[in-house]
Amino acid sequence: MNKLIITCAISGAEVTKQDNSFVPYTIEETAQEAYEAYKAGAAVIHLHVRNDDGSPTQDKQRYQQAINAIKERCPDVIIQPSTGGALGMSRDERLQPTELSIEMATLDCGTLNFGGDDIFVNTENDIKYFAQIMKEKDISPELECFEKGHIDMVLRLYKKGFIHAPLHFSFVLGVNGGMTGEERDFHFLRESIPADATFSVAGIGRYEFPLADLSIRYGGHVRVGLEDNIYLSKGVLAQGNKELVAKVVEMAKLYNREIATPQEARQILNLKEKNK
Ligand code: KMH
Ligand code: ZN
Repeated sequence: MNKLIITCAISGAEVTKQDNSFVPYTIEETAQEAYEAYKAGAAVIHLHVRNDDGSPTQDKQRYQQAINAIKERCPDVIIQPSTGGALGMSRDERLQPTELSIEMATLDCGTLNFGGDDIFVNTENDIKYFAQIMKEKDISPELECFEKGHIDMVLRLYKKGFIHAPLHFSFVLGVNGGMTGEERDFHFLRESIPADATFSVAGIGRYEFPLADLSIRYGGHVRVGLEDNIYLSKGVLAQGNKELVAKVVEMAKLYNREIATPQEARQILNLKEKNK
C-alpha cells in the first residue's frame, strides 16, 4: 500500500487553551508544536495562526512569521495554511495566506451549520473564487468536505473546469452540523470520489481515531491534531499534538503501513515545491 501521509492540525481557530493548554497561540508556541508533530511523524502541518491573546487571525504577516519559525526548525515540512480561517471572516480576509509562497492550502467545499447559531459559509461562487486564486498561484487545494454534498460540489466544479486535478480530498467528519464519522459514512464518501483521487480523513472529537484506523486500512491518509480533538483517549487530554501524531504512527504499524516523509508526501500529492 502507499505510504501514509499524516497531517497535523495543530491549533485551529476555535479551540482554546481552556480546552487544552497545549493549543498554541504565540509564534514560538506554534513553531514548537509544529516541530514536535513533525518529529513524531507529521509530513504536513495544517496551519491556523492566532494573535498572542489566542484570537484567530488570517493576517498574512502573522502567517509569514509562523511559517518562517516552523521552517527554521523543520525546513522540509509541508505547510498547509487554512483558507477557512474562523467563522464570520470575509472571503478576502480568509484568502490572505494565498498571497504567500505556499505549496498547499485548504479549500472548503460547501456551507454547513457549525453548532448553535453558527454557519460556516462557502457558497458555490466562494469556492470558484478560492479555486481560481489557488490555480493562478499554483497552490494545491486540499478539498475539505464536511458531507457528501460537498463532494458532489467538487465533482461538478471539476467537470466545469473550476477545480483541477490532482484531486485531494479531506473528509472532515463529526462537526455539529456536518456529517457524522461512522464507518458507513467513511465508505460512502471514499466510494464517491474518483478512483485516482487521494483522500485524507479528519475526525472531529471521538471520531478522530476510529476514522484514522479506517483510513489507514483502506489506503487513505490521516489528519489529527488539537484543532479536531483534544483527547488522547477517553477523558485523557493530549499532552500536545505530538501525542496524537504518535498514536497514529503506532496504529499504522499494526497494518504495516509506512509513514511518508514530507518529500514522499509531495510526490503522492503532486505538489509544486516552493521556496520561502
Ligand atoms: N475554523 C473553521 C470554521 C479550514 O481550515 O479550511 C474552518 C476550518 C476549515 O478550520
Ligand atoms: Zn482548519
